[in-house]
Formats: sequence, C-alpha cells, structure tokens
Amino acid sequence: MASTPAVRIERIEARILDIPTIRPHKFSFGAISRQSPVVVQLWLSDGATGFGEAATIGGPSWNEESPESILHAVRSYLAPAVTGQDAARFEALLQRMDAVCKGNAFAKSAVEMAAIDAAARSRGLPAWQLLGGKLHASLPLAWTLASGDSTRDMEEAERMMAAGRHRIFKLKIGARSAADDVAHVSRIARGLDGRASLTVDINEAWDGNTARRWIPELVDVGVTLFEQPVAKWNVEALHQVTAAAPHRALVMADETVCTPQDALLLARRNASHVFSLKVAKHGGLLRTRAVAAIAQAADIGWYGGTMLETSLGSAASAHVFATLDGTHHNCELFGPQLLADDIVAEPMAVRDFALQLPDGPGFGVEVLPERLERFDRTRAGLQPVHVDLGRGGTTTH
Ligand code: MUC
Ligand code: MG
Repeated sequence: MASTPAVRIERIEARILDIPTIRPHKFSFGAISRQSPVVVQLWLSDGATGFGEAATIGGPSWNEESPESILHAVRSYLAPAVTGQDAARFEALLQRMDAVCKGNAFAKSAVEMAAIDAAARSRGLPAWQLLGGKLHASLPLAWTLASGDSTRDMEEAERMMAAGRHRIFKLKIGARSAADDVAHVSRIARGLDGRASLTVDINEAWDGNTARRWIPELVDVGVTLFEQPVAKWNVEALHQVTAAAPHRALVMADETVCTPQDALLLARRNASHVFSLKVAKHGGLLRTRAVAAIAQAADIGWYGGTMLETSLGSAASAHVFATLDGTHHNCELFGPQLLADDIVAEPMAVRDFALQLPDGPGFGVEVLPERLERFDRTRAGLQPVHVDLGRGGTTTH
C-alpha cells in the first residue's frame, strides 16, 4: 500500500499581541487590564497554514512562563527543532521539542497547536477528527465574575443570564481577607438565589487551615466547586482540604496539575475531586488528553479551563475538550468575551448557555492577518504587562 507523502513544516513565525480586556479582571495576586497572547503561525510544504496560541496571565504571575519567554523559546529553540519535520507526526514533534527544551509547556503548546491546525487544514478536516473524534458538540459555559465589586458582579451576572449566555459563575477571591471574601460571595449568592451554580477560584491564596475554616461557610451559601485553594506545591494541604470538604463541595486542582506526572501524584494522593484542564499548562492538546485519561482512570472529574485566550486558543481547547470522556464539570472558554477585540472572523457561537464547537477545517475559526498586525506588540510599541498589585498587594487571612 502506498503511504501518504509527508507534509513538512517549512516555516514558523511567532509574535506577541496586546489586547485590552473589557474591564479589569482581578485575581488573588493582582489585576489585569490587558492580555498578551503569543500567536504562532506555521506554514506547510503543501501550502496549508495553521495557527496556535499560548496566553499567560499578568506576565509570569500565574506561573513561570511569560509572553516574552514563550516568544523566545519558540523562536530560538522550538521552531528550529521542528522545521523540516512531518507536521502530522505530533508525538514526534513533542519529542523533538522536549529534547531541545525542558519545561516551557506553554511555548510547546502553541507550536503543537499550530501543527495540528495546519495538518487538519491540509486534509480538510476539523481538528477533533485527529484527536480521537468528538463526544460533545457543545459544553455548558461558565463566566468569571472578577470586577472586585459585589454590585458590579451581580449586575454582570444578571445580564449574562438574561442573554442566555451563562448560568455558571466563577468568583475570583483571595485578594482580601477570607472573611471579606466570604461576605462578598454571600452577597452575590443571595442575589442569585439558586438560579446559577457557583465556583470560587482562590488561585493559591489560602493555607490549609484557612481553607478548612472557610470552605464550609461558602458551601452554606451555595458554592459547590472550590478551585486551587492552596499553593501549587502544597499537595498535602490540598489532600486534607479535599478529605475535609462537606459532601456537597468539590475541590478542583488547577495550578497544581500541569504534567501527567502531576496528575498521577494527585490521583495517588486523593488530593482533588476535579482537574481543571488547560492546553497551555499541560504542554499541548495531546498532553491534555493524557492528563484527562489519568483523571478518568482515577475517578476524578474534569473541567474545561482557560488562560483567557482569544477565539483561536479557545477553539483549539474546545476541540480537545470535545473529545474527552469521563465526568465533566462544564467549561470556561469565555476569553473571547472578556477581551475587547478578537483575531478571528467569526467567534464560536454561545447558545442556550453553552459553547458550540466550531466544525470547519482545523480549529474551525479563521484568523484575520489584519488583526494580527493591528495588535502586534512590536507595531504598537508596548512594554511587557505587569499585574496591578493595587494598594498593599498582600493578602491577610
Ligand atoms: C485561572 O486560574 O483559572 C480562568 C478564568 C479566569 O477568570 O482566570 C483564569 C485563570
Ligand atoms: Mg484557576
């Protein structure tokens, strides 16, 4: 049988974009008013092209990588390692990237994403067909309330529900004292009065004792999912918080679960009920599937997480999430709605409170070169973004 000739990667380019958010987005560690995704474009020998994206939050505030480090890793190490290679041998591309560069998962994910998009487009297929086939055509879509102001958050939630867009809300807490945060969440929960599901994301701000002290109070006001209450490294505290959680509460690992090895450690230690899956932190779409497989085998649920990507990275995430079996706890691919502008012709549809999987070739979204030019950091002459620490900038419990 004649084998299909390899389609090779001819050229890779990467750039940082700077796109404002529609309002400041507040985390336990500071606020952002701008996102700086790195967009990778990859050209194949048959003329097909593909795009990938990796977004961090507040430079290297969320974890070690920043837009600048991603750009450097892609240009100096990853692009040279995969140029000339068969674009559709995704595992071989990952091996080559691993051989020249330790870690740097976000950077690798952007290159792998572009290769998958290009390989799918050169075959005229949606990416999910190269990733195992889709099990979901849509996923319930959460929105994050993170303006820092209870009244504004309430109004935002009401607007989202009235528009049929979201009825799952994640509240970002951890920047204030735990007592103030619980008061803030309680005000919103009372206002919503059981019409929406509530998650809180503490982004590592608490220690184990603080988490065990306050989670039951948040459960009493109606919060059901607790994301990354303790530091990334503190698997033992995460285990204890999970073991002590009231039965109505689920504890979700985010920053702690990056590699498949992290996933295995957490599973062995019974350290969380749910994993937040994110393509960037796992190092690509294939490794997202590897982490999801460990979750499923260990009876751990999954949640479709975001790093606040544009419609490009969000669509790529939607394609891999659509292929995953196991118990899912919705997704939060709302980055395109939080950004004041986008880089694609037609964003993914949101209908009946759910994100609809785009079915065209590749990731099913068309990147507009003119938008890449418009937001390109070198054209705009912008500097790296720092997270806004506000006054004080430290947390007290
Ligand atoms: C995170 O830590 O989950 C996801 C949604 C959001 O508002 O922030 C991100 C990062
Ligand atoms: Mg999180």
